[in-house]
Amino acid sequence: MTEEEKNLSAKENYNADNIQVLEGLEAVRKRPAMYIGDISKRGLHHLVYEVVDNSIDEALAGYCSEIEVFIHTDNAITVTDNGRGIPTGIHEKENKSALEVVMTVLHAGGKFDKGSYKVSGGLHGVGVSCVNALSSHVKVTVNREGQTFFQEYHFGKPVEAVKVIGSSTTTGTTTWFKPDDGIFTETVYDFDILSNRLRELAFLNKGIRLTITDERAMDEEGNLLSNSFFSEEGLKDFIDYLDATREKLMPDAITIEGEKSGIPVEVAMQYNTSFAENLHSYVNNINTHEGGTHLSGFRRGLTRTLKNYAERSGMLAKLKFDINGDDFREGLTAIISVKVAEPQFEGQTKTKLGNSEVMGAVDQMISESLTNYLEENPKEAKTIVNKVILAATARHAARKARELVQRKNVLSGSGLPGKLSDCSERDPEQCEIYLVEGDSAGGTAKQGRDRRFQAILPLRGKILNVEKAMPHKIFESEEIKNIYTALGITIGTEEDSKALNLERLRYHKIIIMTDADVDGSHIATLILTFFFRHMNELIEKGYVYIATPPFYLVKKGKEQHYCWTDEERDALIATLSPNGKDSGIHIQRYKGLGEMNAEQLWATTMDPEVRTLRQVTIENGTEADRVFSMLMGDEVPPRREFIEQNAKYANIDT
Ligand code: 0RA
Repeated sequence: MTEEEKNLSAKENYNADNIQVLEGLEAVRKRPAMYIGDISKRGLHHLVYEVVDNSIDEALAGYCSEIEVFIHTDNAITVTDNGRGIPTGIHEKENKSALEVVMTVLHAGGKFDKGSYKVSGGLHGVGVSCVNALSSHVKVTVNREGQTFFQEYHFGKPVEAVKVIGSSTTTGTTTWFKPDDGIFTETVYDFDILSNRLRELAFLNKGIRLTITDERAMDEEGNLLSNSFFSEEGLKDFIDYLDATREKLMPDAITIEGEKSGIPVEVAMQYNTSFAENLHSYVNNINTHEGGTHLSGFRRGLTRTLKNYAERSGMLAKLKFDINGDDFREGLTAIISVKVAEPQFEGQTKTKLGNSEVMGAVDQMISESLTNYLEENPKEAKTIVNKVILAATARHAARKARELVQRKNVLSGSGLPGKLSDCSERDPEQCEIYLVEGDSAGGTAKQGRDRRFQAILPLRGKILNVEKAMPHKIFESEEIKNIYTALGITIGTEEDSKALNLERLRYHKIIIMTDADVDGSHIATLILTFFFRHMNELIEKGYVYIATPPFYLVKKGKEQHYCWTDEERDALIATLSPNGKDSGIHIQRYKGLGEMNAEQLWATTMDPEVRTLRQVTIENGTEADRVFSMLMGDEVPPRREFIEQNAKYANIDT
């Protein structure tokens, strides 16, 4: 065969044949969670990602530049792209249109052959047929070869064969779907969640325009709510976005892009004046929260390269203590994105890359490129080494402070903080601790609680802003030390300071209770920032909650009701005075916990039978990181804007 013939034959294969028949869609409808994770909010949004990922694949193949998402008024979704269009020719084995096979056969997605591996793909890589299986109604329109093809499906089954419904001068695929409300427990799409994912995809795949329009909502000017994302410089732009409110140390982020052992690797990194390490890693556009071999390769390459350079530069000559791996990552924001043909995902949430060959590839890539960068940019190199020296010095100071704390704890008997009102139960699973703003509210909570299983730890005023403080300050802050000791978490040794020792954790519900005002929400944010940066595992395990005290007490005669929203209050007033003229109604607006007595606090906010606890979850660590650095950073305007937009606070579970 000539080269041209080979290409032709490969193309033919690619078009319609090589799709394997694996499983029917019934399996998906029977056990949806197995395929898309869950059937609540997350799974619902996953459907959109699955469809968008197919268009992203088409863009990565070089044939698509625009992807648009619409949320319709009935929470149906349209995803449209300007790619080549899903092939519509007859698939020989199945004897039906390839389009129908893609839509109705599990795993048939983009795996037309091995040569064209699917680089993006949802977390579970299940393909668009799953979306079809879990939708009450789907319509796909394909423009290609001058024609418009169409097929629709009910509950995954084609209504009729693929048909031509017109002619076309463009190419592309449009998928409209309505999630099956008999399957999903949540059916309302969240514009912000979808926007965040599209923004992330735009940064991870430069040059693609991703647009989302929400037909359910208008902005102030009467236009439909819409966001459009496009990144010219990819990960570099991503870093600038994440670090918008941090003070950067180099004028431009360092970028590394190339391929090693057949693995495409892309990295961008920038140092800033903070002390936090912000590494975000992706495999095939999926955020690997738990890291894995690509991240290890990055760490190794970074440490070795910077260490070599620092030693050769002579700048370490006067340093009286050694430098360790952490020191190279303090104040570092970095994004590592790799594409792996057959990724193995491991870990609790299946977001840890296991492929061992990736480690060396990333390590080598970093070593080579970063060595070059340092040679070519001596000024920036010096800045980095100075930052590393600062980190090592601070770590040294932190160790001294920590040792002091540990010695004191050993001396003081039980080691529990004096301000803690502990519960009598000892089984951590049964136990709760309320972190309460202020001594006076703490006192009320102490009177109101069920002392059998509820402990109270009052915190005085604003706790340390860990986003801005030097690391060793943590061990000097009385409030933070109290949190550590009350929870039973030892402040780790240096090596394992990032991994918490949770065996001795004394409570499995850690509840933040602050006033329902701006100050209170700021304090809750400070506490959450601390948990996010230093006790992330507690959040991951689902142990951290926010209490929701009521906003109003509405009284009429002997009757009294609590209300949590203005709507609830108005509805209640309407039922209490049907004629609208009843003057016997008294409304009390609670500004702080202090305005409630112990019984009221118990009855509204602490009694497990009636209270509402908001569990703190971090689905999108990258966005959470940006939000925390913004909320707790120096710049006031973005913080004000965020707090105004999220006035009732706490939308960190994006
Ligand atoms: C495989 C082959 C070809 C197109 C696609 C996949 C494709 C799939 C999707 C899913 C959403 N949008 C898409 N766009 C394209 C075309 C092969 C050819 O035309 O030669």
